[in-house]
Amino acid sequence: MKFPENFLWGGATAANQYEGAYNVDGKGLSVQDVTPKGGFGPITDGPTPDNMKLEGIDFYHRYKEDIALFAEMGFKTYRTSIAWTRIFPNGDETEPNEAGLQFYDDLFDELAKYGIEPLITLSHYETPLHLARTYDGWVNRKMIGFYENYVRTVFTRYKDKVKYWLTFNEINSIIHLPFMSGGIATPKEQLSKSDLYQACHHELVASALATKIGHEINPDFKIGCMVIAMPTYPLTSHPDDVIAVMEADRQNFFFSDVHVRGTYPGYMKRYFREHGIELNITPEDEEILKNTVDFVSFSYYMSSTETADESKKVKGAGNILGGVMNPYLEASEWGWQIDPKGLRIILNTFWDRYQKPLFIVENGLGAVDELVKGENGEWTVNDDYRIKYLNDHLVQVAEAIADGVDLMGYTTWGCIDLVSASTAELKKRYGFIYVDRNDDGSGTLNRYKKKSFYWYKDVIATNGESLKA
Ligand code: BGP
Repeated sequence: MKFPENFLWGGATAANQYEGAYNVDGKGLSVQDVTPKGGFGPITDGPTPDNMKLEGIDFYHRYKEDIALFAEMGFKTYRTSIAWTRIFPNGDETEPNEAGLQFYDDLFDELAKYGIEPLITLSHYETPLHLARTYDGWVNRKMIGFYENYVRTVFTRYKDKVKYWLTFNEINSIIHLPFMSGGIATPKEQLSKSDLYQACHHELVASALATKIGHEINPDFKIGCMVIAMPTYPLTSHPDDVIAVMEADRQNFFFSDVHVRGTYPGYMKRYFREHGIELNITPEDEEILKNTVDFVSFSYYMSSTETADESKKVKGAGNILGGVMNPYLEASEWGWQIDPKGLRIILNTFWDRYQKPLFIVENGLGAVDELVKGENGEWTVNDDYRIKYLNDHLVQVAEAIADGVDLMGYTTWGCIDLVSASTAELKKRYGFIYVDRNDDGSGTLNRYKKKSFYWYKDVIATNGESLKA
């Protein structure tokens, strides 16, 4: 198992899924505060007590303790997001909220104490609710200006503390989850394709603008896009199934293609033409899009399978993007099909397509964990299933590196248990660190090290040599 020297091993989280303190120190509401059942669930008028994200795992008050545990595992990097609503509570103010800025200063200082490099997502499903309700989120061109103001503020403030930035989490999810991903208040069924793709365009321009501004503020910044990566397989070798794969892939690759190439691919122009989609793309937008990313980052949880044969379309329970079930793969307790080799495939696909450094910024297994007494009487979780999942994926990562892929690092999703994005449950746990909080709101919030905690510590310490092929 050969991993590059200086490989950025670490873990990933997002503010809205673990910080809690949703109304503390001047924070405004985000779209998350009105989706108590997660991205696929109903939208409420305001925060409701059953929304687990409001309190999260209280990282806001416990970050020192948690970062010490990340440091104990040997993290080189730590991915989290800045909650836009801590900085601009409504999103359209001109002046930022100092208390919010100070929180992230303190957080980055704490990481620096341990030499952990922050990897910061600027917008992780956290659009200010006011922007969703007043402007219909990213459908509105004004969002580019609000986002610009926000990123300029945080780039300037943290220019000496943060080097690695991601512009939008899983930007390609907006097509499937317009409210959570794009802050679009218009219900999905009523949203026209033109408005939806106009919103995509606005995010793409905003992302490129952030890349431009970031490089002006600090030329050493490394700014990446972030997409859901999902290799797609044909259900059969029928050419129509292969075409179905090509078309499904294009809906995903479209976003990274624009980020890397700085221009719209021909296949999307055709798609727009044939679907009566008319976009307002100005000559200035086209200039801004030329500010391409330094690297491509992605989440990977599963592959997908496609077919052109409607009668065979038994839907999978996939992470946001869907697809049909693959008969050769097993699935997690939440129906996500587990496919370590898919990670090697997608790494090679991205590398061949872009020749840009890649970064795996999410990968992991959501599972029900049981807290038990360990050998020395301490509370722990014997999560061999998680160890196996991560080991098998990392073995394929090593294969991809051997194939010649330039990979910057790997951060597991939810390195500490947190609230799920799709279902807002806490019982869907990803962490190396167990958090005593349950979906009924009970629990002490105490932290306990799982078996995987020690396993990952070893992987990092040996730079991957402890993995089992
Ligand atoms: C991705 C999101 C994350 C995260 C992860 C796991 O789509 O970027 O925020 O939550 O999926 O999904 P879930 O929490 O639904 O299990």
